[in-house]
Amino acid sequence: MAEKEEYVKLIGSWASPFSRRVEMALKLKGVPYDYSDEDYLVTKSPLLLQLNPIYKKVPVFVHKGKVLLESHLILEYIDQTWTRNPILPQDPYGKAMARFWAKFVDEQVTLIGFRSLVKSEEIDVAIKEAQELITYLEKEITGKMFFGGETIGFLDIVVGSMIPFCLVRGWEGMGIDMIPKEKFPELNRWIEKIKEIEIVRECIPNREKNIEHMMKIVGRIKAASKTA
Ligand SMILES: N[C@@H](CCC(=O)N[C@@H](CS)C(=O)NCC(=O)O)C(=O)O
Repeated sequence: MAEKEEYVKLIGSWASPFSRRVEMALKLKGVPYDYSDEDYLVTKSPLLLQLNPIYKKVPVFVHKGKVLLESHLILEYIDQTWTRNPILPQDPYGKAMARFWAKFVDEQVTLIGFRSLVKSEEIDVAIKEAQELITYLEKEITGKMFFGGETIGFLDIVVGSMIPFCLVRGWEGMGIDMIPKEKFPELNRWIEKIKEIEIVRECIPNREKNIEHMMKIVGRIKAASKTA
């Protein structure tokens, strides 16, 4: 019975940075979970639509029959429910700043990053805009092993799932070297460091498949902007 009560289910998608980050946290905490994958570019399962009728997006997280949406909230819930290997800083300021940078990455860097992927004109301006934002992350990681300090934490999981294992794949597909080593040495060092971590490696989408997926998304955004 206890086992059933602890039942954790994740509805995700192999290429979604939002669901891969939830998997990273579950693996880091050693929480067993049931996983079902959505190919949301093709169709959405009745279960996804039933559990997330508002946004109709992955990830959907279920624990003890309770449904939770939005990856940042899911990560915080996981951290507070399974307290081993904490991912959020314990002090209020550190916690608030981790949330601040996570929001910055998911809102600003992702928006401008996608803009640089779909822009056919003034691509140099779009790259410059994205690099200006990435410079803030370069400063933030300088002098630290991980964004979270000595060990991988909430912000590493958010930035890692979104930048090197999602946006970079799109930039690679477009032939853009957005994070060159000479310009962003610290961020590149950090990327190599997180790639060494087993639970991260287990969640990194296959590079070729991921580039193909990102190109499909770019194609969709371009097509939608033409019909708008
Ligand atoms: N703010 C959400 C974003 C979730 C999200 O955008 N998920 C995408 C996959 S990467 C999705 O399900 N998209 C389906 C759609 O847009 O129809 C979170 O942090 O969980």
